[in-house]
Amino acid sequence: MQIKYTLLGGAVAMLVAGSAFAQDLVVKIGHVAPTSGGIAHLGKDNEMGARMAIDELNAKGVTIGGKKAKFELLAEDDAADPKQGTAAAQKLVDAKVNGVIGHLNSGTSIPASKIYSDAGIPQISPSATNPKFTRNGYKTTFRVVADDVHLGGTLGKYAVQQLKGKSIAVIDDRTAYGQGVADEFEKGVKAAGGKTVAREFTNDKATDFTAILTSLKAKKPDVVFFGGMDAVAGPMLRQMKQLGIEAKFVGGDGICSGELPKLAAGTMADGQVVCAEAGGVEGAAKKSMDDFYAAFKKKFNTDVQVYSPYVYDAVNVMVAAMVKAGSADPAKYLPVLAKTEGYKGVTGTIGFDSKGDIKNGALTLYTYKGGKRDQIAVVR
Ligand code: ABU
Repeated sequence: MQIKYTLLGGAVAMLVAGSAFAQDLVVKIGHVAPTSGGIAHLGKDNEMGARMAIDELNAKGVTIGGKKAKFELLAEDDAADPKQGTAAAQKLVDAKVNGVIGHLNSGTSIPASKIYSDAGIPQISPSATNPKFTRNGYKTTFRVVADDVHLGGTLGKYAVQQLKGKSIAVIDDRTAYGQGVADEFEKGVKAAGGKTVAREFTNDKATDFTAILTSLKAKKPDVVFFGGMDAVAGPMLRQMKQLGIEAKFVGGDGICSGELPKLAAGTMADGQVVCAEAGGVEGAAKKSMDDFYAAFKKKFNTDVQVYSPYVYDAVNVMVAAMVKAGSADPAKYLPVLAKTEGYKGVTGTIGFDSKGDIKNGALTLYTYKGGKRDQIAVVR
């Protein structure tokens, strides 16, 4: 902060330039995602979504309860690890953040949600899809994406009805997300009258899948579902190709990134992979998402991976509640946040149900062609 003194009509006036003005309201927004480790590219994508929202809010100027708000982003890395996730959550609580956006993973968001709940701090996850995240009865917990019941169930039916899978194999990474979405996929397959022929598992740091893929190959799968993230799905696709497994490869939002073709080292055939983002827009509303992608590229000189638009919306929904409540005090704006209805974000219209889940959540099904994501359909 720069302070200049000047003579003005005989009196001394103080000019203040730079950061926080004395009567500004400093609003601390915490953000947590894995910005190190195998899915650091996804964590950084999320963090950039938060940075974009904060920069825009500071540039346009927001007044909360009659005071000019100055937003500060407190970004933490949890490395997708549940223990580091709770440590990051406690650090943000100790820093007295006004709200938290995150975490990226279900396995970190779920244990962290108790810490935020105990401290009365609102938490919006832009990407954690395990249903348990919003089913602990915490009033502070929200998410702006559909959950794995919707994701896995829809993909299970798609595998049977559209991909005509007759011999469907399932692999998961034993994380809260991977195992949960794979369970829901299996239920979806059964509900559509299909059957799964194998269930294997790995872990979220594995790189060698020879044993489980060799075992699957004997079952001649025509569809392989993987519950996990792109960093594991990429090498798995490479090894499927090496072993001559030509099956369709289906996964949830965790594999549905711009990075997947690179992680698979160009071994994905056009149309081989089908995945679903846990949100989406169609028709006239698509323009706002397209504009976000373009503005993101311009600002950061990199493409959106998956979740950054949802992070951007989560920050703005939280701030809209503060403005409406006339306060950034969590106890005051939390009830307003919970009643969010009809908020027009870049990812669609946001409103929360009694659990804190997005109402009428959408899914966007994608495949990949020429190394790029190619939209199949938006479904509800
Ligand atoms: N939803 C996929 C990635 C994040 C998670 O739920 O773990």
